[in-house]
Amino acid sequence: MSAPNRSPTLTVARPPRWDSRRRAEAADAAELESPNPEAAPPSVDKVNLAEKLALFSEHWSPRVVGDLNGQQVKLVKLQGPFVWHHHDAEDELFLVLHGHLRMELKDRTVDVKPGEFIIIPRGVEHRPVAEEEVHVLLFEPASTLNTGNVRGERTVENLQRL
Ligand code: NI
Repeated sequence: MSAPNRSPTLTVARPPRWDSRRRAEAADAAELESPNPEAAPPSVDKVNLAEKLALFSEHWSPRVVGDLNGQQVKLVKLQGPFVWHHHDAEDELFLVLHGHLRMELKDRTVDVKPGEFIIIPRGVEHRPVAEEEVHVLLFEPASTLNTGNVRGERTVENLQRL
């Protein structure tokens, strides 16, 4: 019990000289993470799905409503049959919000109802079909193209952000 009982919060430690290079590296890393140091800090707010869904009516054209970790949260309205396709590098999550989604796979069909989701692993051929309008939340890497390996009139390259 010979050590003085000092609170660490009151100790002002000067970094030793050898630390200056390390601090410079840390500054470089911070610059990489935020290229514009004057940019405002990211805003934090909740997202109301019904409000976002009310902003568009187009079918098969996903809107981006969130970004995290290189992935995106998208909303899409589906009606009718889509095209058969697969994604070479991305797994896709379809969470049904409204309506009944029929997910056709090569060997079977899965009916996905509101409150249910289905994950289509990379490489798996699939065709979403909506006999009546279906609203879906998608969660997938930002690089995911809606038509996967098939480019055509249904392909949307640049997604609108809501
Ligand atoms: Ni797909």
